[in-house]
Amino acid sequence: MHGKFITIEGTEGVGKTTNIEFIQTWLNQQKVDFVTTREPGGTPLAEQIRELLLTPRDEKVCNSAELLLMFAGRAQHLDQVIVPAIQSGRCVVCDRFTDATYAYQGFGRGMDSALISHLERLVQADLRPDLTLILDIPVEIGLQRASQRSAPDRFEREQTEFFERVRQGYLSIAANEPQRCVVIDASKPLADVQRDITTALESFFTQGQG
Ligand code: Z5A
Repeated sequence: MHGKFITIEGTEGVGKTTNIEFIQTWLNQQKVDFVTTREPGGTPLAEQIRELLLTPRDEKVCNSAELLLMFAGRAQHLDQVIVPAIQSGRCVVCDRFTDATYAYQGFGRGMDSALISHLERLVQADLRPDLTLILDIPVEIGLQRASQRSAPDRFEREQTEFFERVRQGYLSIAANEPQRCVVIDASKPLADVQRDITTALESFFTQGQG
């Protein structure tokens, strides 16, 4: 029996890290066997690629190099972590996945979605998330929350307009795939956000049993 593949997405400072901890607690209470992981990253090699991608640098990183590095890390992550876990019946909870590529490299950077789709098929074949929680927040609130953390990485140095396009990208993905994607209003107080996440998880796991 294959395990479920759940991804958490959203723009800057939306609260993914905070809410993944909550999801872990919920899954433990339900006695679901799971692994949590993240992208870019998730294996030693993919974490090194993450460093390459996030480190601010003087050299301009061209869009194609950024896109290919995202998928290089993803290929390794799928091979070493995600696919083995799913095949052994474990649930995988992943902080970002390919929707982030459509949102950031596609909508944000303006790269052709057909090219992203081609790489998606090459690297993932038919594998897609079963459930994607998209935490949505007005960009300025997210940037304000994120600014209270460490020094900005290479993505966090982008302009507000970039994150506006990314946000619209996520909302467009959700509109096109309502069966898979649940949009959560993450501007609410944390307790309300986590109540909505619980509702989405309960619905997803109940359907899975039906
Ligand atoms: N990227 C890409 O371009 N293409 C791809 O294919 C992939 C990724 C996979 C790194 O991702 C970058 O990679 C990312 C996109 C790009 N760049 N950006 N931007 P990441 O996921 O590692 O980085 P991140 O977006 O900066 O996520 P984060 O550091 O994990 O932050 P977060 O999870 O969104 O937020 P948080 O740390 O949980 O919360 C932020 C603060 O808000 C914190 O103080 C919380 O206590 C607070 N918070 C959270 N929820 C609430 C509520 N409801 N009310 C009030 N305060 C709250």
